[in-house]
Amino acid sequence: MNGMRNLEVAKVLDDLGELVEANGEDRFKVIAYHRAATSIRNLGEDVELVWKDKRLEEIKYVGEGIAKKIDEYLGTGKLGVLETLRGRTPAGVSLLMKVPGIGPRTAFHLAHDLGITSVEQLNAALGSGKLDSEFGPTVREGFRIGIEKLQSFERRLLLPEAEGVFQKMKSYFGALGIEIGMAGSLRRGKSTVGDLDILSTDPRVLDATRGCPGVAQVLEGGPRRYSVKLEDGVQVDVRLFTREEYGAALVYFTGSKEHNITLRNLALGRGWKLNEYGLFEAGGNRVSGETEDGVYDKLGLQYVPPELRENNGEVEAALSGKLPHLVELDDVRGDLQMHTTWSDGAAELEEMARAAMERGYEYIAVTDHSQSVRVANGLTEERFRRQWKEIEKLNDRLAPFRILRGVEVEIKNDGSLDFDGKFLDEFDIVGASLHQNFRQDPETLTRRVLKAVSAPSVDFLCHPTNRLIGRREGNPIDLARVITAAKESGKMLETDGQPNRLDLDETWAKRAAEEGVKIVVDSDAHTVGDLDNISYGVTVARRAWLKKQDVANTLGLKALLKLIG
Ligand code: DGT
Ligand code: CA
Ligand code: CA
Ligand code: ZN
Repeated sequence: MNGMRNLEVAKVLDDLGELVEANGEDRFKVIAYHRAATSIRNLGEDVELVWKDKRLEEIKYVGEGIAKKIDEYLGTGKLGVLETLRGRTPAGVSLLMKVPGIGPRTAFHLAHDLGITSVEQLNAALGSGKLDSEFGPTVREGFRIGIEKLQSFERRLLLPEAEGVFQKMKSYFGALGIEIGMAGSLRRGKSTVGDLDILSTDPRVLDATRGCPGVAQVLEGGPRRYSVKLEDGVQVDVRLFTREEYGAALVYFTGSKEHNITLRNLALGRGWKLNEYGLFEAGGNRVSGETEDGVYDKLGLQYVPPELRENNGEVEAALSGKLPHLVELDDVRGDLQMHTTWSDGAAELEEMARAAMERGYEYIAVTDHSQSVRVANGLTEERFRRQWKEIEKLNDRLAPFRILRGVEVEIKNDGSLDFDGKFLDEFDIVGASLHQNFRQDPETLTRRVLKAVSAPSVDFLCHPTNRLIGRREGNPIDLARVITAAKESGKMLETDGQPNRLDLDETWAKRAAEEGVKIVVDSDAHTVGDLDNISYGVTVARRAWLKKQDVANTLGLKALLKLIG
């Protein structure tokens, strides 16, 4: 069971992360503290006992530095650096930095010089004109947009969180013999989900919803609909339909709204009416409604996979029978980004390899961080050479499974790479990443990335924008130029499957693939469990209209080696 002090220690680390960020220090440290905090919050044992056993460093994401801090805190009840940082950071700085677009320096200025210490105060100051003499109109508009984004971020769930809620409800209803179906943005696989939409044909579903564990508040109740708020603030809409309506209801509530409108207009064009109850002739005669398939079929469309229902050309394509056959999770033959205990991963190389074999993969690339990423325990050339010996031995034992020698090499400030080309060429596969110093102007950042993408040793660009959903916007690089550069130099771009990255997103992955650039869909796993992240990557790929042949790691080992050769 989780110990009494786990939450307390996690909070200390989270606070530290926020203050370090507020002081404009290394973003990697910030991530490292928050990660360790999450890990301790979810730890299956009491952190105090672990501490007494001197096993702190065995905790996932707790390295030597963080272990020392936990040791100090549990030993003395205080953490020196935290106190120091608190002393020199004006109140409100970390709150203001949650606003996308507001960095440490601006937050400091707002709080220290202008006495603005919360997002609400910032909003009020914008409204009253108090900031007009201090910031130009563009900057003030930027603040406004940032505040709006923050507010919408805060209301939305990441995919695995939404899936978790859905699965819990499904098993609760399942135990009562009630079948439910998923609709809404979760079914479409959107990277963030506002609320959950659930459908059923079982009349008991409404009463059962009221009794569902975790329900904090009933927002709306009626004969065919129940809306509740769960304790963690998530809203769930449950709707009841008859069997003959169910398919039409599924179409309607899966959305998107824009997709629905296009379908409805199509129906109107044929003199029919389409709504959540069915497809009807002018006289009211039901043409279809029991199944989704039937509805699309009667409208003269191919079945449209939920991930494509964004009114992005899918209806036209389905009308002319030209929907792509989308890539599927089963098409994936290997995973091309993951980390091990050699850098900041929590599992040993062999554990990762065996877990990948169990998933039926033919290969993985182990892509630990390069030397300059010290907080992630990046590897020097010498340590990589030692890792390669381990890889060689494992490859002998595990053949025909194959571990590729990979690296996530850091893109330095000037766009050069953390290792020279000669050494990089000794890897099987090289992914380049920009994690540091991304507060340069857009043109400088773009050139930095272009230079890295075009470097002969590089095979693919990792998480191209470096966004963290809900925490920070992606780097403002010119992705159109990056795609062109990738195309010209025969490089690939990544869709990183970590649910808070999903970077490239569907819009840009689609554009890249249309230009003929191959996409690597990978997990960026730091634990064995994280290998499952690949499914979120595949969801984005499907939302990007990608076919199997657009995704590099659907290739078998031989073909892949030829591609990256
Ligand atoms: P979310 O919850 O913000 O992540 O996004 P959705 O897509 O789940 O949206 P939600 O929960 O407001 O509604 C679920 C679906 O119901 C939506 O995807 C399409 C359908 N829908 C909702 N409102 C309308 C509407 O005014 N017109 C039409 N045609 N469909 C609607
Ligand atoms: Ca929804
Ligand atoms: Ca809803
Ligand atoms: Zn990375």
